[in-house]
Formats: sequence, structure tokens, C-alpha cells
Amino acid sequence: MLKKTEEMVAEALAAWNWPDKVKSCERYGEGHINDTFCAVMENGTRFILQRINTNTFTDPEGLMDNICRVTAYLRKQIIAAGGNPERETMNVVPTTDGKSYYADTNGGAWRVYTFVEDTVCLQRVENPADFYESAYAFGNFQKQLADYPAATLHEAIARFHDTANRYQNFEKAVAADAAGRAVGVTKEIAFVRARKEDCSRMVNWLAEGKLPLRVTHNDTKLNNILMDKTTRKGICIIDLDTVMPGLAANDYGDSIRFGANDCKEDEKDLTKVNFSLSLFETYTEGFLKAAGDALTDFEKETLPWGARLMTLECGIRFLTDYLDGDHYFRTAYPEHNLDRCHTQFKLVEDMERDWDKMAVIVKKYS
Ligand code: ADP
Ligand code: GN1
Ligand code: MG
Repeated sequence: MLKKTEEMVAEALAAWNWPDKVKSCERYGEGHINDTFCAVMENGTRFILQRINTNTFTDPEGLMDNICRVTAYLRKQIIAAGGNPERETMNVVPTTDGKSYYADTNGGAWRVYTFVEDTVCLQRVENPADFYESAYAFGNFQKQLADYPAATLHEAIARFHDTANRYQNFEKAVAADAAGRAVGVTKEIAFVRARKEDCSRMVNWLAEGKLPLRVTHNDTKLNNILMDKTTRKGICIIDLDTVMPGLAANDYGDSIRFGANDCKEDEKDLTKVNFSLSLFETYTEGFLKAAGDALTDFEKETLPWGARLMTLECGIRFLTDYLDGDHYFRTAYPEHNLDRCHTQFKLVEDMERDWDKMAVIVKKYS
């Protein structure tokens, strides 16, 4: 029989040589995929302990290899720029055996990071200045990795932002109707089908050689960055599981999806879900200021598509998971994925309405 989470936490904790007695280890954060815990020592030092979701990330060895190599590379760049690598990038704490992760007796994989103290992790944009700083930090991350040899990284999740493939998986989920929910979401299904052609746009530009493959983060939500508590500068990009080859516009776009609005990702009241052109402009300015000269003209031109397609794709993924019976994203109630899908589709509609204005804004900062 599989052991309970508490037992697995205790087993995992025993794999590290802690600097002091572990006082507590409780669940932490609001991620949808991994299980995150905060381990607190008697002397107050904290660490992040995470169980990697091995249903999602089937090759934890390759994944941790990516993270160790990318953070080692970032560390050198941060030192060269006179920064503090203990705060400005993730630091993996090796197990007592010197490994980057611990494989437990249930088939789970655990890792430990040092805790970056005196930071805030925002679930929503609280003011435009924070959003600007997050844009600058994600743009800078893109730039820092511009010369990293992308082909040496493992593909943590195959075809992760291949929106055309996400569309195919959606159609398969509709056909299988595993949870018997398709009948209740005919409008949402029609919404996706009406945008089938859009799903191929970016992947076609990549295939045609018009867009370069870069090392990207691929999950650039606002809550995947730690901001300094005092200066409110974006200091450390976290959640590096999906760092792999990808498109710059998708990193930009996923941040817009999550942050250029005034609502929660699972807001039920759609009158509260509104795409903000003003926040869009704020992010665009910060991102291009930091990453601009590392991007080609065509990459910059396609940034609005990154925003629109990351939002559409995310909505499609939530809908697909709802149709499948909620196996991928962590949900708190049965309609959770559907609520998330609705916010994304509303934002897509808003972006379609504001499309010309988005292009003008991107041009202004290019
Ligand atoms: P998930 O993949 O589930 O989103 P994350 O790696 O983003 O998991 O971590 C979840 C949360 O834990 C983050 O949103 C952040 O609040 C916190 N966190 C993660 N790593 C650190 C760290 N090194 N220092 C401080 N807080 C962290
Ligand atoms: C997941 O793990 P987390 O919560 O940072 C997901 C992203 C989605 C996001 C939607 C590996 O991110 O792709 O955009 O939820 N991560 C993975 O909130 O699938
Ligand atoms: Mg996260």
C-alpha cells in the first residue's frame, strides 16, 4: 500500500543532512503541479522541500540535470555582474549521498532548495510597479540564457507549448469524454474549435525558421518569481522545471496571460475578468527593456501572439483536463478547471478586441 504524505515527508527529510534539528515541515505555496513544503530548523533557517510530480515530469533525473546546469550557468553570470547568487538564483541542496534529488520508496522524487528570505511571492498584480519589475526580471532571465546551448537541455515535457498539439489532445478528450462532461461544455468546445487555425500559428513560424528556438522558462507566472520585500525588485526566478528550448514570445505571453488583468485565475464572476491594456503596456516596456536587444524584429512583432496563444492554450489545457476528469492540475472542487478555463477564454476575447492596440504598444517599445 502507498504510504501517506506525512510518512513520505519524514522519509524524504531523512535523506538530507540538515544544519539543525528540523522543527516543522508544512505545505507551502500555491502551485498546481508539485507538492511544496517549507522545512523549518530549530534555529529558524528555512528550506523548500518539494516532491516533483512524476506523473507530469517523468524523467526527474533529466529534469534535475537541467536545473543544476542552468542554475550553475546563471550563478556565473550573476557573480560576473556583481550580484548575489544565493538570492538571485535557485540553489539546489544535495542529499547526504551527494545527489540532486532523493528517489523515495513510493517512486516519488524529492529535492531541496535553500529558502530565499525577505522576498514576496505575488499571486496577483498588486500594483503596476511590481508587474514592471517582474517583466524586467523575466526579460533579463531570457537575456542571461541567450547564449546557453539549448540543444544540451532535456525536454522536460515533450511539446509543452506546442499549441497545435494541445488542440489535438483537446479533440481526443472531447471524443473520449472520459468524465461524461462534454455535454455540459458545448459552448466552450465551440470556442476552441473556432480558433483551431490560431493554434498552429507560432509552431508554423518556428517550423518555417522564422522564429528561433531559445532557452525559455515556459511557466512565467507572477508567482514564479520572488520579489525583494524591501526594494520590490524581481530578484529570483523560481519553478525551473520547464526550463528548456522554447519561444521567447511564449515566456512573455504567459506572464501577460496571468498578470495583465485584475482577477484570480479561477475567478467565478466573469464581470471581474478583464484584460488590462495598461498592465499589458507596463509588462511590455519592462520585458523589452531587459530582453529587447536579444530578440529579433520578428520575435518582437509576434509578442502579441504569444500573449493570445498562451492564454488560449492554457484555457484549452484546463478544459481538456476537465473533460479528462481532472488528472493533471490540482483542483479544489469539481468545477475548478472549468472556472479556470472560463477566465482564460474571457481574456482571449478581450485580447481579440484589443488586438490592434496591442500591436501598437509592442511597436512603441521595440
Ligand atoms: P509549483 O511548480 O508547484 O508551482 P514552485 O516551485 O513554484 O512550485 O513553488 C511553490 C511556491 O513555493 C512558490 O510560489 C513560492 O512561494 C515558494 N518557493 C519556491 N521556491 C522557493 C525558494 N527557493 N525560496 C522561497 N520560496 C520558494
Ligand atoms: C502550472 O506549476 P505551476 O502552478 O507553476 C503549469 C503551467 C500552467 C499553470 C497555470 C508544468 O504551473 O503550465 O500555465 O499551472 N505547469 C505545468 O496556472 O504544467
Ligand atoms: Mg510555481
